[in-house]
Amino acid sequence: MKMITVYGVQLSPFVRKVLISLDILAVDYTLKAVNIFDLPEEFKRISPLGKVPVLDDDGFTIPDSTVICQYLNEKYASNKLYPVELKARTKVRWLEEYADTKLISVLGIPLFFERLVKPKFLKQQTDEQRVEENIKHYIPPVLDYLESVLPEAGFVCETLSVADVTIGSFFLNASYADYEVDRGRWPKLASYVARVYQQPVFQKYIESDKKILQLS
Ligand SMILES: N[C@@H](CCC(=O)N[C@@H](CS)C(=O)NCC(=O)O)C(=O)O
Repeated sequence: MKMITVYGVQLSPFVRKVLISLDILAVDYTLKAVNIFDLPEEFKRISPLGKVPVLDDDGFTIPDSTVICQYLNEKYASNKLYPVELKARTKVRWLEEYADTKLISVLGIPLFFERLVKPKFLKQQTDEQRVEENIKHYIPPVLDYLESVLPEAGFVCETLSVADVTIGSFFLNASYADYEVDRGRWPKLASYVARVYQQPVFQKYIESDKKILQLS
């Protein structure tokens, strides 16, 4: 039987973005763990940038979460991940790109990595001063932008798209690092993120993330 394999770790927001997208498309997959702190040489052959995720579709390997999601959307011809209408589709692509570039830069290394990965997986101390400075100076303008573009109700488009999956995935990781969107300052964003988490495709990973975090 032809099989989709995703290489990576579920706690990576880029990997989770792909896993949730596969679930939205109702496509079965196998997740193969990769140690991102010590990438095996053979993995670098299928991941020239040395990053996860990589998707293997019956021997055809694709790196990069965005390239993977576009491939899946086209392969399954569903337009569930990216809507058909040009402006809506472009908006989804832009917010996906904004999240992949900007949210990772403020919610990734200076928050999730510092507060969760360092103490839990690397047995290193968190640089809490770095985290606090990031929360004070670098996160707010990003949240201001999202507050200005995200909808009062529903999702970026009519149904859950890659934009929502990507944004939600980064905020989920931030929540694991004890950072929640301040509802008083960013009310639209806070309810949007909560709405995204309530989706069954997110609930599934929230539940299994919990188990991974308890065990580790
Ligand atoms: N643009 C890539 C970014 C992927 C990425 O940065 N993945 C991180 C894990 S969250 C990684 O593999 N880091 C390992 C490294 O940079 O050495 C994508 O969208 O897939």
